[in-house]
Amino acid sequence: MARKTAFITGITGQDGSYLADFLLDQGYRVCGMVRRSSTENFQRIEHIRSRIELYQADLLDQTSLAQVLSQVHPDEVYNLAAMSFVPTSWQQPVLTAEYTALGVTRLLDALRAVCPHARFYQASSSEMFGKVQQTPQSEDTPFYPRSPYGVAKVYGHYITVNYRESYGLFACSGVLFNHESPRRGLEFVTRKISHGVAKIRLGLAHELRLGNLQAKRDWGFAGDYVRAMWLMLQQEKPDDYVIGTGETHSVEEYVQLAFDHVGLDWRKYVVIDPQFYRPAEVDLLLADAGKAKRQLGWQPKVSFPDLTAMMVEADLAALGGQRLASLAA
Ligand code: NAP
Ligand code: G4F
Repeated sequence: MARKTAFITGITGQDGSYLADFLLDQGYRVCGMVRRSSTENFQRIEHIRSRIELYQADLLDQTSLAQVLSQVHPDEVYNLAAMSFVPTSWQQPVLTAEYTALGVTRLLDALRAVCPHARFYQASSSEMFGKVQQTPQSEDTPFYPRSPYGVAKVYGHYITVNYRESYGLFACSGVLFNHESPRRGLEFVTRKISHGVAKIRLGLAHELRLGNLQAKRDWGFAGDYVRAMWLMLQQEKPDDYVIGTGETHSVEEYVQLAFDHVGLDWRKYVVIDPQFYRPAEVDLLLADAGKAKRQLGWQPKVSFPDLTAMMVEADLAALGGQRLASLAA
């Protein structure tokens, strides 16, 4: 069979880099979209740089999207690019909508014109459930977004459904709950904590400033979640799926596990700082991923404690520290 071509927007991000790793392992030709910058931002894909093709385009520029699709001729398009940090969406609501909402329409329209048979994945989010209307949240749970980011993602979700129903595109939307890894951006809470804990353990910091410790999330490992994205595009029919672990934990639980991992008492180091509170909070997310399990055969492999340990260990190593074993010895 001919080698398939995948095109990934957001390939320089956490998910894009794991998806590129996964698709290379599956034998794909992997092409990624990057936006022009005065300095390259390719740390997460450095290890596969020679095995992938990168093309400059931007979600804000319709012409650039059509051009890149006609150069690449993809079989599968994964739209992972977005302004993905929730607090920034209150500071830049219009730009968030341009990237995270209208960017989806621009890409779908370019795909429809240039490669209508390519399969399309949209990175939707559990943030769309926001002020949750039922628990756990499934494909049937109504949306109630609580941030400009969540509102933009609802638009991206429904335009994907609409292009599928209007034009018969093979377009899927994955409603992914929070997923983390050592490649997570430093401002997201799990990575902020794992990095902060490692710094404190190594004597490089003496406190960690955080916001709402009572918020609960369904956290999984990003490497598991990119497999779900791919599985959605391998089905006979396009559909939408919720992806999560079915467990919820508070930020405080993650803090405790991370500090326990290095043998420290978190209460001595964590400072609550109101600047990290949000204008409107998402209090509780918990996935019912039963449909994905039944129809895709998908299940997460990495547990919450293992994810926490993986992230703390990676930050200890990256910061030049010794492994926990030798620290404890
Ligand atoms: P991430 O690490 O923040 O990566 C975002 C990517 O989007 C980066 O490659 C970024 O490029 C790119 N990008 C942003 N604006 C762009 C533009 N105008 N044109 C082209 N590229 C642009 O996010 P992630 O965690 O990998 O998440 C991937 C996707 O899944 C996002 O759409 C996110 O909203 C969604 N999602 C994430 C989670 C999660 O828990 N991680 C859960 C549900 C949904 P630069 O490197 O140039 O900044
Ligand atoms: O790690 P977070 O910033 O992730 P959030 O807001 O849940 O969004 C992530 O998951 C979404 C899926 O549901 C994605 F769509 C989105 O792109 C992103 O990947 O915050 C998690 C929780 C929040 O309740 C926040 O209030 O942690 C709480 N928190 C407490 N202290 C903090 C902090 N969050 C951050 N970023 N920094 C803190 O100091």
